[in-house]
Amino acid sequence: AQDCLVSNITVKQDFDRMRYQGTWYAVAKKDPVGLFLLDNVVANFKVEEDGTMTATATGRVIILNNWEMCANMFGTFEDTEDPARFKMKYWGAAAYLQTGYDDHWIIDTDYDNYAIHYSCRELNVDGTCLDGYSFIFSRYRDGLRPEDQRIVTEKKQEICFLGKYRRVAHTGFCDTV
Ligand code: AZE
Repeated sequence: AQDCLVSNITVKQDFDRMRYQGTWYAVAKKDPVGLFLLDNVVANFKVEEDGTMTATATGRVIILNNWEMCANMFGTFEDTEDPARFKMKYWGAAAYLQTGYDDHWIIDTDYDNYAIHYSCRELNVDGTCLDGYSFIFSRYRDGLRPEDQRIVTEKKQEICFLGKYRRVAHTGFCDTV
């Protein structure tokens, strides 16, 4: 999978949305073009009674004229034929936040410790990703266990984002989740 074609990226086999539920702390992120969640990113996934996956997310953002705030975001996930590939419709609690419709792929997870998320927003003509973002999530606020780091590094390489991540700080700025 080192040709970096988005269509060749593999995702978590037999993804189990029930086990994915609950709180995930972003420990690293690869940013897309434009406005994005800066740090203190925490997501909470849920499976509704009808089986639909939904999520809330919070994170520090700076919008408009250097206005710093916590963005409270919501997402609903549309299923595809692959259980680990979703389309995510998302919006903010406040109208001046961002809305969008992105791919939301779960590249890998062990459900209890780590998860690797991937979203490509725009393709190059050759099928590689022109504009995308990714989160490395941990069940623990203080980061990944050493034994998960090897897997995560390998997967970062497979999705061709290795070297493009920044650590996500958790300073308590958005502690409402
Ligand atoms: C994600 C986890 C699942 C729920 C959601 C997520 C993404 C949220 C954004 C938010 C951007 C907000 C901005 C506000 C000014 C993937 C973290 C909704 C992309 C830029």
